[in-house]
Amino acid sequence: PVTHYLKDYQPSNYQIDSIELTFDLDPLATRVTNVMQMTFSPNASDDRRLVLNGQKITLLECWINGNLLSAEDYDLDDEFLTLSPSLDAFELKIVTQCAPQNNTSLEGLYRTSGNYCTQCEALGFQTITYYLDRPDVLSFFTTKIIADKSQNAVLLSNGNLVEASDLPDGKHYAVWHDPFKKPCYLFALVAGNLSLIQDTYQTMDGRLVDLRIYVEPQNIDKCDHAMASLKKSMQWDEERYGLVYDLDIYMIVAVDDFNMGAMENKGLNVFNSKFVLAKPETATDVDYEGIESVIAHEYFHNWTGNRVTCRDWFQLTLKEGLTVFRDQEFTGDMLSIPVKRIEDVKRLRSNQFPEDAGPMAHPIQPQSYIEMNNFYTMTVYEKGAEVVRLYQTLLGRDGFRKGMDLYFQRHDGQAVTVEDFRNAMADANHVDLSQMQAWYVQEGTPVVTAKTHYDAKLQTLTLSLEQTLKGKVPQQPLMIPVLIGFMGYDGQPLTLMPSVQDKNSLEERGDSWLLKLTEPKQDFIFEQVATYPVISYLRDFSAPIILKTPNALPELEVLAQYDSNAFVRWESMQALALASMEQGVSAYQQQQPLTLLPSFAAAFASVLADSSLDLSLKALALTLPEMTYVADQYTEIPLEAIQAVHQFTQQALAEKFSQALLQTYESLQVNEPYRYEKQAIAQRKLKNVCLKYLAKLPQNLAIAVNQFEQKSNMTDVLSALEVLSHHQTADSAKCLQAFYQDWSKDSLVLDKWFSIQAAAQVPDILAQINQLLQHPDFKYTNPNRVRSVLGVFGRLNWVGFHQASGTGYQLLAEQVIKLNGINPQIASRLVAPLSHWKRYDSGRRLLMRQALESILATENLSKDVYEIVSRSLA
Ligand code: BAL
Ligand code: ZN
Repeated sequence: PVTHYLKDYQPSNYQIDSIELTFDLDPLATRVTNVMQMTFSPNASDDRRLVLNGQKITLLECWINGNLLSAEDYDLDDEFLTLSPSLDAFELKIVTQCAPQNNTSLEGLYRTSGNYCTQCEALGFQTITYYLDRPDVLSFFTTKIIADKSQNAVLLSNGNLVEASDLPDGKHYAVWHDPFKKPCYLFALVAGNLSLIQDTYQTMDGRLVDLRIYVEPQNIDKCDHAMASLKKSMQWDEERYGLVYDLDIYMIVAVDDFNMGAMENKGLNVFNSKFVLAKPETATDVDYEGIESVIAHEYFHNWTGNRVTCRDWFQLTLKEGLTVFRDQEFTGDMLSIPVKRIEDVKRLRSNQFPEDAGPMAHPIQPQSYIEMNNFYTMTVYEKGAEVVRLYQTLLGRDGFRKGMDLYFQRHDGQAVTVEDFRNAMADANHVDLSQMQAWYVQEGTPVVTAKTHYDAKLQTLTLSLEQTLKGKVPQQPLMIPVLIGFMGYDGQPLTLMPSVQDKNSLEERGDSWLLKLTEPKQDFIFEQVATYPVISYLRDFSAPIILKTPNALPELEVLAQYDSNAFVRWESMQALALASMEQGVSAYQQQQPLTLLPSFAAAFASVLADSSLDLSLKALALTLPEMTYVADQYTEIPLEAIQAVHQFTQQALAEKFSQALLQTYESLQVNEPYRYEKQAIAQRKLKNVCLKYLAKLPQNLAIAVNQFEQKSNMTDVLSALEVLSHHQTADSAKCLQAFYQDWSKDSLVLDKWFSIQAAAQVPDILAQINQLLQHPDFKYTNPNRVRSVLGVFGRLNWVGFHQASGTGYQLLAEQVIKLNGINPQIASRLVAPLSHWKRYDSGRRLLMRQALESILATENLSKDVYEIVSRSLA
């Protein structure tokens, strides 16, 4: 397979000024006529050859300026159509054929539930027609769709509808024109029998936008939350960034078969139905929040991605990191800023940190790829968002807004790079941000070590921060903002003054100081420090790093109870829990009895009793770090020990605090209709955290059964079913059966039924997974269903997947091989749990490696799977 490098970037030697597409839709023989107005625009190489991308399509005709070309006039292979035009400007007409019905990769034009839809990002457009499939070729698109009217009453594409009419033979057509130039990855087409809900939004400049959500008819009662989310997003982007929607119509289509979460096609977003459909009986709080944030994310792309797009795919984080940052800020504003921050950090640590420490580690601006689809990663998205957040942390919200304004002023309508974004931030604020470059090109999670020295005589406190730079290439020191605060051991805040107030090295931020670490090692000195203080480090998680602090148990206890910063309070509870579990792991390894660390138990008690604490924060503070996060603390993972200690810790807390947990649980039982609202969400969250502990004691399982049977809302039903699923009792089987009976016709809810069983901590999990795979409702062609079993098993059922026999590994390898032929993108995503084989004990290492090798030995391995597996084995 070919590797593509950023360093090889060259501008295109042709531009496509406009494109007129005509689709004559047919499941097995869709005819696509593509008429492009082309201009030669010499680049450095002065090459006149026109190399068009095209794959998996049949070329029927090719015309230049009305002259039909013959096979001698062009070169054609599996990937390219190469022409040698002699004119500087000409019309190129290409007619091709494809079979959407047979397209199971869900890339390009395909069928879902009998409807047609497209997914073009990153390089799917070239499976629809021959084209310069690269994001820096921007063109005006006009799309005519012709189809059978009874099967396809709705015909949609980007932009505005300009014409529609009936045709003979039961057909009809529609013509759409997009007045904004765009790269082809933003092209979309949808056709089928869909129902819609409609609303309007008045923009801040007074225009009325027609808002439409299209779904399959049976789902029409589940669109209201998505519509409300869209309107909130539109308003938020106006208020926060002055960004206004630009077309007269905004359409969202929900489809069941979709590789990603959603896609920001101009004016016509296509969504995985998981991120559109919700009603209280079918969707959990997590689903509701997911919908709100993904709707926002795709809407925000209209400016950060569509109006200003990427020059090449190595710049993906330019639009994704920035848009994730924007959706994070939006969700924080809608619900709770600290809760959102903590949840994002948890996500980053449990998904991105391992990626950055494993064989697939790459900078947020990858320097090469074999298959671009493999780089839609937690690193590009979530670490990318953290890097964008660094600008806001350094420049403040107003400074960040100035940078955004300049970015749009300079680059609207262009395809640009991460340097352009950084330059806009720097120039708008008259600062030098060139050191930020290193965050884009260096991989790995930076480790910063903090040390303190207190001089009682001089009353000075010296805080030394040192960044460790490890990597394949020589590393440059990063610009790392570390937000800190001080307090006494009594929990009272302390105001300490630095010896030098130099804006380049530190800045006051409310009750905190922002230290700017720019050197490999730097000292920050505070004066007139009467007694040694407790230091609150990395408030708000001000940089995506691993910070090693000298804080020991007494400091962590103070911080967990008193810090003004919600993130650090939560972090300190996590650190105490981790300390408790780490001493448990040592005890387990020495065959000593397991105990709870008293300071952790005390902190747990105090959080549980704290009536002033926000309920969501309380729920987060009472939740143990995941086993995989504990595992990340070890060079070689002591899996059995971690499992035993995690289990013990939950059980011991449940026993020790059973009264208080039960009281809290009962106090949160409210008999009100479901509302997606901050306080109600927090109540359910805390209640279900309590339930999880309570259910560790067999006498409390009846509480879960009762909660399940109440059927108040899906959040409570699913939480109850989840705790029951770990117990192979008659009650548990009965509830699972009842859930299936209730929801077997609702594919999104049925996914939950599959997921819960795939994640269950039960002894015969392999048999259970095999049963799920053979279930009549399991479909290899539906990505959500595949993820609900195989994705969940590999990622979330840590203990079940890593059975010492290696059967979990074998099963996953076999399934990856099977899916490789059906949907390579989905297959390649499933490999990740195997790729961390080097971290496990020698027995598992060997078995995981063998599983990877069995995949690599497969014939016709897709580029997608090949890249991940070969890098994992390297
Ligand atoms: N652009 C791919 C889907 C998303 O990130 O919005
Ligand atoms: Zn995105």
